[in-house]
Parts: sequence; C-alpha cells; structure tokens
Amino acid sequence: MNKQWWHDAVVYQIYPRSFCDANGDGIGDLAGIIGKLDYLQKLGIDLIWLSPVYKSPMDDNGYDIADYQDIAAEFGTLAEIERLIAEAAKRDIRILMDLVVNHTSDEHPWFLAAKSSPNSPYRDYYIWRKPQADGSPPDDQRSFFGGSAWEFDEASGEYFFHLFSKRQPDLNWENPAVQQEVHQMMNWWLDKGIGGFRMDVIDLIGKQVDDKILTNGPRLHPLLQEMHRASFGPRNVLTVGETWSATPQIARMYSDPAREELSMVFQFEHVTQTWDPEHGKWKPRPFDLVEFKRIIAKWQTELADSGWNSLFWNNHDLPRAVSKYGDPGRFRVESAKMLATALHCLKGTPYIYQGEEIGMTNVRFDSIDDYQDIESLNFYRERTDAGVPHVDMMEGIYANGRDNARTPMQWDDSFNAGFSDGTPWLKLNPNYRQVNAEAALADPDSIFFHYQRLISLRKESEVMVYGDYQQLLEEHPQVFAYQRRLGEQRLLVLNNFSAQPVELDLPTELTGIEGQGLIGNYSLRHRLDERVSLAPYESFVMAFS
Ligand code: ISL
Ligand code: CA
Repeated sequence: MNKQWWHDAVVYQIYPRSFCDANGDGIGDLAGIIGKLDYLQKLGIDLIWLSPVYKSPMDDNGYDIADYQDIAAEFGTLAEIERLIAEAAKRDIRILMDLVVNHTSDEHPWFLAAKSSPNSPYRDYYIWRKPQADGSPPDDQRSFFGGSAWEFDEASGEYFFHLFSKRQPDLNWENPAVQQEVHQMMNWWLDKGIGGFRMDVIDLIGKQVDDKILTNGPRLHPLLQEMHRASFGPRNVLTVGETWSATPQIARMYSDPAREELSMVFQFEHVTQTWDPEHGKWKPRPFDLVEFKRIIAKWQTELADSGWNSLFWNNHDLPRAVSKYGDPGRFRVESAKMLATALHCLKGTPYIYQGEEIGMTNVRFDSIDDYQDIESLNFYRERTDAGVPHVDMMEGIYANGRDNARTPMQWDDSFNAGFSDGTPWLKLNPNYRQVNAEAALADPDSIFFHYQRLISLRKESEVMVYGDYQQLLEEHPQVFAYQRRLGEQRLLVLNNFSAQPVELDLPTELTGIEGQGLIGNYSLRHRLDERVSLAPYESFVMAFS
C-alpha cells in the first residue's frame, strides 16, 4: 500500500455555530475557533473539518450556501478564515472545508437568476420539470426532510427539485457549466492553502431524476474523476465523501487510489443498524453488538488491500457516541474511553466530533420549542399531524435528533459553559457543570488525555496504522475484540461494551502471552492469563510480537 500523509492523521470536526462564541451574539464564530487552536494542538489532531461557514440564510445551519466564496457575517470574514488557515498551519493543523454542492441555497445568485426567467442561462443550473396535467408535482419523489421533493414556482409554472429543504434546490450536475463553476470554486479555496474537502452527500450528484435514480447514478464516478483532474488531484490533499449509500465494493471505487477519485468515504452501516428498517431514525431499535461487530469487520476486511476507511462514531447529524454506544450516566468516563480505544485502533482515519473528547452526551429538552434542527422540526410536525403521539416523536428525537450533537461546546462550569457571554442559539446540556473541557484538562486521567494518548500512539505505531484486521470472539454478546497484525508485530484490542463485568476465555494462541500494555481505561496489561476479567466498559490494548 502506498503511504499517504493522511494515513496516520486524526481529524477533528468543528460545528462552528456551537463551538465558541467570541463576540457574545450567542453564535459560535471563526474568532472563537482561532482562540481554541491551542486546545486542539494539545489534543494532537492534524486536521479540522469545518462544517459550513459560507454566506447562508441558515435554513439548514449553513448547509444551504448562498455564496461559496464568502463567509456568513455571523461567523466572520474572509480575512478571518485566512487567519484561521494560517494560525492552524503554525500548529501543524490543516483545514478541511465542507463542500456542499448537491444543492445551493435558494438565495444563491445562480438560483435567483434561474428563477427570474426560464430563458436565463442559469435556468439549467437547477432541475426544473413541468407539472402533471392536473397541476400536481412531476412525480412522487420525497425530500429527506419530509414532503415532496418538488416545489412549485408560480412565475414559470414549473417545479424545481430539492432533496433537502425547499430552500436547498438541487444543482443540475448534468450541466457542464455547473461542473466548471464548482471546480473553479474548489481551486479558489485550494489556493488559500486548505487541507482538502469533506464532500456533503456526494453520492447524490450522479442522480437521474427522471428515472428516480438518486444515489450511485451512472455519472457519479466519472464526475468525481473529472473533479479530481480539474481541482484537487495534483494538490496532495485529503478528500472524504459523505456516502450513505456506499457498500464496501462502492467504497473501493471511491477510494482506490488508482481510480483517482477520493481519499476515503464515510459509510453509515453501523449507524443505521439501530434504525427501524421501515420508519428510520425516528423509531430507534436496540443496539446489537454482534451485528455491529459483523459490520465493522466487513468494512475492515473488504477495504484491507484497496481503498481506505474513515472511522467515526458520531458527527453533527448523529447522536453522541457515549449516549448511543456507551453509558452516559454511571460509566460515562469509562465508556467514552473504551469507545475511543475501540475506534482509534481500527484501520482507517479517525474522526473526532467536537465534545466527544470530553464525553459530551445527548440532551433531552421537554418542549419541541427548544429544538432548532429543521429535520427534527419538519418530522415532528409531519408525524404529529398524522397522529403519532408527542411522546413517541420525542423519544425518536431524544435518541437520534441532530440537536443532540449541536448543543454548545462545554468549555467550563461558568455561565453558559464558557461558550458565550450572550444567549446561546441552542440551549446548553445542563450537565456542563460536571462535563467540561476545563475539568478535563485539570485531570490527567480524563477522557481528553485518553484521546491525546491514542492520537500519539497512532504516530508511533505502524501496526496501528497499517496492520491488517482480525476479528476475535465474533459471537460474544458483550466484548468487541480484535487483533491487528503487521509482520511480527501484533496489537490486541479488547473492549467490554457493557456495564457487566466479563470473564473471558481467550483463544489458546493468545493465552500466556506477554507484551507491552499501551493504553487502558482501568489499568495497563502486560500479560494475558488463560482467563481475562474485564470490568464494566473496560478496554485495553496490548502490543506483542
Ligand atoms: O442524518 C440524516 C439522515 O436522516 C440527515 O439528517 C442528513 O440530512 C444526511 O445525513 C445528509 O447530511 C448532510 O447533508 C444535509 C445536511 O443537513 C447535513 O447536516 C449534512 O451532513 C444537507 O446538506
Ligand atoms: Ca458570535
């Protein structure tokens, strides 16, 4: 495998609105991020994935872009993002920009022009279709945020297509002018010295609307190869696509270097495993460790020789890792460390979502009025109107609503957790008095320092980066165990995913071995006996050869 600089890198995702507010308007901003770069350097990360900061009416918190080459006034200015790129570089940190090009905002000048007249040269930047004979939408396709994917435009008597909110019209990627505009815009950012792109719902850009083919359309991979050629290909940057529809085989198409597409993609099979097959995220089903291990093992082995995995438990759209996979109560610290170890010892590039490094948890607000997320609000309205009881919808939102990840970052135990001097745009999680960065930095045994240690291990240990993956104890209902192997080097990683202590009988080839304990959330282990006892959520890593 050809080595790449991002193979041993760790990415930290910032959701700017919720990270740090420097000017007291209740909204996190670029100046706030710059002020926290020393904190991130201390953690040891190599890249920041910055969720969108572009000019936007904020219908979907910036995933609705009105100008790709300007910054939203509430976040700062172009001069400030240049300062962020430069200040980060001083600390060996690169910035990944969020590339949202499946759609724009309805306030983007392209869309304003497109809407102004069917004869506009920009009309064909978007997807317009005539109504059916009775005036109804062209077909029954649905938006991911609820309702029809078609919105009627009075002036022209046509519908435009939008897979997300009606204020996020989809771009027409069949139009070469759209492709060129995007490539130019990407180059403009690359020229500023960014470290690459995270590509929002990139699996949708090859869509064939008339055939109702949305993901993995026939033009998807050719479009990415063209993008590679015309923009980032020669720049040696990291590109990661968000691809809910990827199978391992498709992920290899994106990330096999010989195909010249992307560095890696995010796949979500381990995430959707806890969603109801019919009703989706709003009707969660219990976590099943054996199934989860099967999914992880499949991705680890299928991308072993070509392609590369992205490793993550959570992001700005998903519940907090410790709430979903661990114990946000009594064993919060133990389980957060265990989850970190389980993730960072896999093969791939790990992504940490802001607050994960201090074990932030999901939130439960009583009233729907305390929620801000457009997806949760749309579905709450749609489903309660259809008769689903309030309490049932709230259970779905508590488990999987996107605001779980978006409550303000908890910096200290002072007013507003040190996030803002004003009124935060979204309420805080009340546990900030115990769970905050200041407390973590004061405790050498904190979750923060556990992450710091894992990140530095990745820089020291070749087997952690390049070793192959071997699943152990496949059917065990509580323990996630695996081995990494490179030449003579071995890493054994044992994780108790439960609050119950476990007595383990290890395979005979592992009993009696001696090695070096690298990390543990209770203690280090340097030798294995025939029986291994694991405390609640205990995990440890041992190196041997
Ligand atoms: O989690 C989801 C699946 O139900 C959706 O909330 C989400 O829209 C989907 O993951 C795609 O996400 C990306 O594109 C959206 C944006 O709202 C998300 O924040 C972004 O990550 C539209 O740009
Ligand atoms: Ca602010």
